[in-house]
Amino acid sequence: MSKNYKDMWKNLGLKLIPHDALLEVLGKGYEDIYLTQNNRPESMAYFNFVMSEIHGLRIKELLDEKTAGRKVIGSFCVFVPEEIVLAADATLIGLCTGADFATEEVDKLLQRNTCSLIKSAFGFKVGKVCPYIESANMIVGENTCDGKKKSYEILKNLVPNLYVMDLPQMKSDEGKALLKAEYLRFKEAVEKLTGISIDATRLKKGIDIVNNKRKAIHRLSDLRKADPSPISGLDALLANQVFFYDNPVRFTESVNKICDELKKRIEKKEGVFPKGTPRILLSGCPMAVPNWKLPWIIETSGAVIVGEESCVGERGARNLTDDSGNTVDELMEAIINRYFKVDCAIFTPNPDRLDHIVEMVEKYQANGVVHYGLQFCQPYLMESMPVEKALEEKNIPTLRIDTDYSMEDVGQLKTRVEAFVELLK
Ligand code: BJ8
Repeated sequence: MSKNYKDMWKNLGLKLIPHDALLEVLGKGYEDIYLTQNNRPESMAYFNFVMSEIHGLRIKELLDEKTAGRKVIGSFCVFVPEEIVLAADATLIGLCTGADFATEEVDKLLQRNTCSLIKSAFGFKVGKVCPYIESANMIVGENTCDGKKKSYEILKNLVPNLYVMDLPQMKSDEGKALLKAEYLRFKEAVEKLTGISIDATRLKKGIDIVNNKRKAIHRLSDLRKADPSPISGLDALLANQVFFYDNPVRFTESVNKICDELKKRIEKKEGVFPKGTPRILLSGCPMAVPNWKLPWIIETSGAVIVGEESCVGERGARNLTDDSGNTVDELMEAIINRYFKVDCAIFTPNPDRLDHIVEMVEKYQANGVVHYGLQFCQPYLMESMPVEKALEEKNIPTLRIDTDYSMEDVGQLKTRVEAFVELLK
C-alpha cells in the first residue's frame, strides 16, 4: 500500500488488528496465486496495483467523492442496476463476500448450513474489517435465494441503511412487471438519497458508462477464444472481480489496454499456457475477491479456464442496455429488458442458463465444464445435476464441484480436477 491509511480505517470504525491480519492474508494469497503465474500480460500490473490498494486508495477515493457530495451504494447482486446509480451521480460498489471472517460470531447469527457467500458478508460486517460496507450510504439487499432473502432480515439490525429490493422468480409477464415496479421504486429511492432527479440525459450517460465497461469485458472474453490463450483464467477472473469495485471509466480504459496487449500476443501466437492445453469453462456460483481457490487448482493442474458462466463473468456482464430511447420511460424500459435476461438459478424454470452454458462451450472452444456450487447453495446445486446430465448428453465432459471458502478440501479437489484434466487430454 502506497500510504498509511490507519486513521482513515479507524474513522470508518474498522477494527485495526483483525483488519491488518486480513490484509496480510489477502496480500500473501495474491502473491502466491497471482504473482507466481508465468507469462502474465504486462498490463495486468494495473490490477496488481488495484489489489494492493483495494482497502487503501480506492476507499480514499470513495470518501473524497462523499466529501464532494456524491453518495456510495453497496450491493450484493448483479440485479442492482448501476445505470440508475450513476445517473444520480452516485457510485455503486460490490460488497465483500469472498472469504471467511469472524466465523464464530457469524455462527451466532446464521444457521451453520448457510452458504459461504452470505456468511462472508456477515463476517466482514460483524468483524468490522470491510471499509466498503462502512463507507456505503445505502446497502441494497435483494430477494433472490432464500438464504439471502432471510439473512437481510438479520442484516437490517446490523446496518442502519439497508434497502431491500424484491425480485421475480419466474420469467413471466408478471415477473417482468414486478421487476419494473421494483426498479422504479429503486430509482425513487436513489433520487431521494442523492437529491438528484434522474432525467433522460443522466440516464443515457449512466447507460453509456456501464455499456462501455461491459463492452471492454466482452472484448476481453472474445480474445480468450484464441489457442494458446493469451491470458490466464485467474487474471480474467480478477478483471471481472474488479469490475465491481473500480471507477467504471478507469476500469474500461484499463481493460481495453489489456485487450490491446492480448491482441498483439495472439498475432505472435504467444500464450500463458502451451497451445493445446485443455480448455475449461467454469460455471456456477459467483466468485468474489479473494475467492480464487478453484480457478487456482484448475490452472495448476494442467488446464486453462477460457470463460466464466457466472455473475462475476459472462452471466453478469453480457447483454448491453439499449440506449436508443429518448425519454426516462423508454430508457427505464431498456434497463428492465436488459436485466430481465440475467439467468440466475433463482429463476424457475431456468432453461436459458443451460443454453448459455452450451453456447459458451462452443464459443470459447472449451473441452469440458467445471460446475462450481457453493455448499448449501440450493439454487445452483439443484441446477448442477440437470446441467451435468444435459452437457454429458452432448458429449461435453462435466465435473461437479461442491465446496466452500475453507482450504481444507484443496488436496481432495486437486486430485479430482487433475483426473478430470487427464480425461480431457
Ligand atoms: S444474480 S447468482 S449475484 S443472486 S451462492 S447467496 S445464490 S445460496 S449469489 Fe447471486 Fe444475484 Fe443470482 Fe448472481 Fe444464494 Fe447461492 Fe449463496 Fe448466492
